[in-house]
Amino acid sequence: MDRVSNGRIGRFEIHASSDGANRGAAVATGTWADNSLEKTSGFTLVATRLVRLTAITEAGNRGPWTGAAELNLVAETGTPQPPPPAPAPAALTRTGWTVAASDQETTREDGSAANVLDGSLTMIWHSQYSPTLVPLPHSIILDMRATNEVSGFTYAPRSGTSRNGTIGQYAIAVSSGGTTWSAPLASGTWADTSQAKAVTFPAVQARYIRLIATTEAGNRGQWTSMAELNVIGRSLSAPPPAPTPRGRREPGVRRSVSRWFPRWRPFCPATNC
Ligand SMILES: [Ca+2]
Repeated sequence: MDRVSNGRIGRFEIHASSDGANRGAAVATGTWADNSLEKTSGFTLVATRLVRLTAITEAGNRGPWTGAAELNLVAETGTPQPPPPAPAPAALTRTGWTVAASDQETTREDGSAANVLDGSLTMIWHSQYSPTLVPLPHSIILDMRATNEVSGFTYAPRSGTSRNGTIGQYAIAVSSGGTTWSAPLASGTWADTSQAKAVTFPAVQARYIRLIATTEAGNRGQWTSMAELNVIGRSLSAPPPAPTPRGRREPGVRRSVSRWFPRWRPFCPATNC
């Protein structure tokens, strides 16, 4: 018996796997001749971590043996590819976000600030008008709980027959720590309609967004209302878990609210329907 030839691989399969558990179909199969020449098997370029060579037969049918002197992989490095383009700015996911407002109506209706994050156009934030009226301006602050790239926002006014509190003149600012605020990134005056309003501005990195309403679109009163507030941008990291559901005071606002305020059906008083 030619011991030098024993174990030469005849029929073979090659599998590639990124985790060693799932290898899928063979990337190459074949049968090598029974000689001492170096053998090469090419296959379509594949990105992988693990490569498995399986010997199915012994080239000369001399016995149940397999041997190999050297095993090399041929890699194609090619030209480095540029990173994929960043996703286009879009409404950021609001999971875990908290909100605080300068004031809110919680006596005559559930006008809590948390309603701007609940996804409902029916539930709104409404500035306080009972037992005392808090006049304009009113402000609302979103805490995204993480720094994101911010380049705009959308404001959804209240829906229904009443437009009380629909924002007219506004200004938007951002902050990293919630105490020091940027100059207004955008400001203007919205029409007195129930259509959603979108505003864009050059991208900045921030954690807090503050919208200040300085007039009521129809000059009906000293109110501000808002159904939803979304931020346009790109997420730079996943936000941490939502904080313990208890009211907490946000820096720089007159009064803070919890997004877990009890809900009940809105009451529409004669002074504000
Ligand atoms: Ca809402």
